[in-house]
Amino acid sequence: MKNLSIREQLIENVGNLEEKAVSKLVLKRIELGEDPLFIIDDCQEGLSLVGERYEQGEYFISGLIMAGEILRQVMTLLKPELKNHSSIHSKGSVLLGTVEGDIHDLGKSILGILLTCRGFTVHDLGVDVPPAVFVEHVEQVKPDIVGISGLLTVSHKKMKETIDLLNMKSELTRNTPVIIGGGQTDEQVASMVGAKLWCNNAIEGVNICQKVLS
Ligand code: B12
Repeated sequence: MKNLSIREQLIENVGNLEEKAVSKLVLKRIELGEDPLFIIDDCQEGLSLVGERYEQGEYFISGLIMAGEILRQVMTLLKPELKNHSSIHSKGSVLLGTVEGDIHDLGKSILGILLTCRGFTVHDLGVDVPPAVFVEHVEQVKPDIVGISGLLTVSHKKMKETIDLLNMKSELTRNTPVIIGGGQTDEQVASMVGAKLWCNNAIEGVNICQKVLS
């Protein structure tokens, strides 16, 4: 990896599942004073390589598990740095969860960390959350925004079920803004599931939440 920039090296090493090299590079970039949000973005790009290699049959499920562990370690290294970037103003509350049938939680957790750092109160319901549980918690917690995560194509159906139920249950659940996110999310998915707000990048997600409440 002689001629690659430090950024490209990080992306490549995440893609190659080189755990130790990834930690080393992340520490080096922290030392250089880089914005942790850029480091997260590059790791996300590296994970896309893992996803592609999995699709091509080069990696198996163990590769996906390893990728998840690598990102978890990166987040452990970055968490103190993210806290340094945090805001003390309370911005409102967000209820987060990954839909039923989907156990991908890394992206949602990153969003949760960034929202907390920007002064939001985050209620994280975890993964595999049925539509009725989202609804029940919206009624209990009365969040300003509901954030629904899902990375699998089959999760879109559950997103729609969740949003439909929120729209049906009560005035409170109907009027709470919903944002959806996750790697496969785009404009088309958002319109299909009935979400007015969507993104597939946590930084943008935080900006949207800030805009909704301002
Ligand atoms: C790691 C990983 C796993 C790990 C997850 C570990 C964990 N604790 O999360 C494990 C091993 C469990 C796993 C399992 C599976 N996985 Co997987 N996995 C991945 C991988 C490589 C990375 C996912 C990830 O963490 N990305 C990094 C994060 C940071 O990105 P992100 O989630 O998109 O989140 C960002 C944004 O989208 C946004 N965001 C996320 N959520 C939200 C929510 C809101 C409200 C907002 C505003 C923003 C937001 O913020 C984040 C930061 O910017 C992806 C490939 C990829 N490129 O995504 C495949 C991938 C998602 N997996 C896939 C598959 C097929 C599976 C399995 C079905 C494999 C199997 N045969 O068992 C199972 C499904 C298990 C289940 N029921 O959920 C496919 C999905 C294909 C599809 N179209 O449905 C992918 C795309 C791989 C591929 N290319 O084939 N996986």
